[in-house]
Amino acid sequence: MRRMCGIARIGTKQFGHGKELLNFRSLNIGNRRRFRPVDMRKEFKMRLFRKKLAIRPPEAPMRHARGNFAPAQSFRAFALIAAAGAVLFMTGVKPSQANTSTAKPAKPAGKTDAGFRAYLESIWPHAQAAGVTRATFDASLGNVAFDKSVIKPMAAQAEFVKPIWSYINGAVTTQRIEKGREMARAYQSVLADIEARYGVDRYAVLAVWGMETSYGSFTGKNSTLKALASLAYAGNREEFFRTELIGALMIIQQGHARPETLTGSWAGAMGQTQFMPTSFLKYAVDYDRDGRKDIWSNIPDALASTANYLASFGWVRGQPYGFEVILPEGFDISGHDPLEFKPFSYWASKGLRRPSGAAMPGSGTATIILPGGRSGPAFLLTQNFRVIKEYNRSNAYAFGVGHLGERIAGAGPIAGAWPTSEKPLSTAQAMELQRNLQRLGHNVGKIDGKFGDQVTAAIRAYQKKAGLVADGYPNHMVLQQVRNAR
Ligand SMILES: [Ca+2]
Repeated sequence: MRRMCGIARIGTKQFGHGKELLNFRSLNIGNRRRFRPVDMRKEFKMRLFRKKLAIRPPEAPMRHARGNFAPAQSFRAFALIAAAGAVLFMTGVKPSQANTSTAKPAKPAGKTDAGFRAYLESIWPHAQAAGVTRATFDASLGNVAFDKSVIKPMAAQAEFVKPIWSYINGAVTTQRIEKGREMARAYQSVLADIEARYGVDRYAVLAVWGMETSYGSFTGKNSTLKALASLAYAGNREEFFRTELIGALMIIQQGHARPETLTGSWAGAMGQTQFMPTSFLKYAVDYDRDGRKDIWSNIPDALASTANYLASFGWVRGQPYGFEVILPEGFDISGHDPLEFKPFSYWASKGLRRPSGAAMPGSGTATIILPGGRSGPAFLLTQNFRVIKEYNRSNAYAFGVGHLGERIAGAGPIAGAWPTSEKPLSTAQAMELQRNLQRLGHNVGKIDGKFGDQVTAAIRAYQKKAGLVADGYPNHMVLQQVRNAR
């Protein structure tokens, strides 16, 4: 049940966006690829810096397929992960992760067009076993060319962990909030129906759509077949991409798309809300009942598919993802085990209140999380926060969706002040923190300078044992503390 939350910078591309020409950085977040705006000045400086040091960037790991974590599987596991979220909120270029990947650098040398054709033929038995006919197989892959560009040298990881507030500020922009409200009006009746049918908050569905493709603005124009076939052949996760490729063939076999209309990101995520083919096969919905599950150009189909996805992973009807809370003076976070979900009434009785003054929900449970440490804003998070993470395992992403959704619905910005003046840990410092925690007997997984759920839990355990505020937040203070700890 370990998950990877790899986010890798893969390069910089330019995409036309209306009249603007924006620079976007492609990222692997989860098993999908997405884009985020790039600060070109920083980018240029980084490139110069790397060139100067002649750094050969390591290939970043890609994430595992989702789906090994059924919602009913383990409440405990869910609680653990949610609690570990207490910090992890590191994101962006260097995400949280419990990454056990042993990604090796791709070796483009030796990968040839002839080898590609032979590889495709070699997967025919797998496709046939899945129910793909030879006719579909040939029509889909007969003319697919090997795209060598999928084997790009991966860029170096950023030197510093990007803090959660940077991610949220970048993801929940005024433009995205306003466009979300526009979409909420435009698809009001469809969203109301989907909400009633699947029990998933319409604003969460809209927010996923907004986060994934900016409401369909960036769905990706790559041929999914070409991308997946090339990655399966030449990438370092053959089985993963082969499975997705066969999923893509099944989608064509079932008549939902044609080879030429099966498009999406370079890594195979498709359509309005960026489903991977295997997710499509499990969760996509033909909302308008025209016989096709069309997540590419039929927005009601795409929105219903997203709601169905979230519902399938246990979305609790009527519950928010969570919300920000203001802690009472002297509130001792250490006294509250973040692994434990407690009723909202309990939190209210402890003096927690909402910045808006709104009452706590009458029912439901939540954990308390301090994603920026004790000095940052505090949140109560419900199971639905965990469900959003089934879309993308990054805590920051889940906060992005949750917060974007509530903003579309009319909530105000996050009231608490993030510790923005705090300098984030460098990779070397993050590794030092891990090594020290390990020395003290905590399980931190691989020493990789990445803050996964495990590291967060280890920091919390250390803090608790040392009688410190157990917020699990990996900053310079905690590094200093573990250095000196015996
Ligand atoms: Ca349809």
